[in-house]
Amino acid sequence: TASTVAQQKIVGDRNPDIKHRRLFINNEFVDAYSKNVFEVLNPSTGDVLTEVADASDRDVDLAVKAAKDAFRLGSEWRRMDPAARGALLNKLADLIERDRAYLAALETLNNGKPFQDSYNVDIPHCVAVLRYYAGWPDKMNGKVLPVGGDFFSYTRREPIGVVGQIIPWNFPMILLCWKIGPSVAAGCTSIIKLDEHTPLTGLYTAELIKEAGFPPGVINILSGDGPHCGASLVKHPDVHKIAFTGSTQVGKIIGAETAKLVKRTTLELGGKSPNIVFADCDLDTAVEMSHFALFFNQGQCCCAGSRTYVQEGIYDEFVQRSVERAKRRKVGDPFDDTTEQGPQISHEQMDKILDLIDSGKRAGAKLQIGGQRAGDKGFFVQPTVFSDVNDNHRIAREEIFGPVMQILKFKTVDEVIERANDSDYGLAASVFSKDLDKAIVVSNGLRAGSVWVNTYDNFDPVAPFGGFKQSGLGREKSEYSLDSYTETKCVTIKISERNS
Ligand code: TXE
Repeated sequence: TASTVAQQKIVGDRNPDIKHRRLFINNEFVDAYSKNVFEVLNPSTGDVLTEVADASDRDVDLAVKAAKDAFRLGSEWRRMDPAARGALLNKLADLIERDRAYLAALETLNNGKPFQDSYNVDIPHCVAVLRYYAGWPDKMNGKVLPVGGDFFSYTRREPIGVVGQIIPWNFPMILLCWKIGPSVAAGCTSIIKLDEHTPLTGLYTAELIKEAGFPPGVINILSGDGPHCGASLVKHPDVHKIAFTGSTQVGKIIGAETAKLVKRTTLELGGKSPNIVFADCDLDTAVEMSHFALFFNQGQCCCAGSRTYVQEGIYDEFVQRSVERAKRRKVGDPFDDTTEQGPQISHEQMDKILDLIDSGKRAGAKLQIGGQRAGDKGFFVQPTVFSDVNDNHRIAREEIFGPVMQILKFKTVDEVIERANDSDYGLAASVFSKDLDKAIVVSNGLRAGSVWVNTYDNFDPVAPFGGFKQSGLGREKSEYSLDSYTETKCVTIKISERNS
């Protein structure tokens, strides 16, 4: 990931202090109105780590009220210079960088991802995203329009207003920053609902938001569940936009609900991304990057390269090398600095993955390695590779969201484009070939929001990310995301005489 934060190897603190368990509304930490709490687990052990406030309708109301007040005409936030909004984002980035080791340790404790990834990938990327958006507020120009008649017309890019943002558990800090960056840059105020599995780093970031000097109500952070807390945010009449990252199933429910109120909506949903490996690729790179494309983050990536199409001439060798690589993959304690793969997020996700593995075996795909739970404590799954997978197997059609690789065989360019596009999803895709002409033709033919050639998971903040088809609506990161946090207003003034 591109970032100004240098990579380093340090030892992570296994017992970071959990400092915040309460909701962040109007720059204050408060209990849930009901006083209810819910348990947060350590996925490496299955043990309870702590309990945090369980926000419901009443808390959503209070948070929306705070965000609405912060957005009222004449407020500190609305009167703030655009460049000052950028300075606040830079300050927040600085504080996240200052607390990088603590935040990375807390992320690993709560999510299970290897500490080396939290420290060298997730947190540096957060800093990069916030610094990228810090540069935008004073560059979001409107236009003067060449209208006919005696008129003067101009456009303004105005903030949409109060925004509800709902995030999942696979990248708790990164997705928090993907939401904060464009929302603040555009001048919106927000209520962010953290995932119920992974609220700890988001609640701590609330303290940094306050320390950075954001006015009260500009960013409010809630821990709560989906069906009550998330749903009431989605339905709230004073929330003008919903930005959701999560499952396609819930994305459809949210989209149906927001359509009733014509509420602006962006959705970043699931995927079943094709990774196409041509016989003329650099095989070492293709094997390693295909492994990374699927197994990174325990396979819990919406853009995981989860259909690996390999051309017939190299198929057997590619399968053999991929199996050897998966065999070497080190699974275990995420605080051990040689660990590549930690636990899945929950028992439920582990069971879902094991069920899909069973379906693959029953359908006749060839299980090359893995296929079972790893150990009996925590939610670990063995790195698993299937070969001889058919396009109609469930493991080739459904999002597994776990460390399970599907390798399929193809012959020609036209065939593989058609098969790669035969999916309800369209989030990402990749092509491995030394023939760039072919790679560009294939990239242009793929129905996906991101295509990576001879690489995977390039997440520069400058690059847009989002899905075709049922993988979502709209784009995140980059300048494209700003469009979904702004309304375009056109002001037309009658003047006495317009000349060319
Ligand atoms: O997701 P949910 P889950 C996929 C992945 C995974 C599956 C299920 O395939 O196996 O989804 O995971 C909130 N109104 N992805 O069940 O339920 C919820 O509280 C409003 C892909 O964890 O979609 C959480 O904050 N909000 C994905 C968020 O939605 C609701 C990342 C995500 O939870 C809600 C995660 C409702 N009715 C899972 N119901 C990706 N795109 O990266 C739930 N939520």
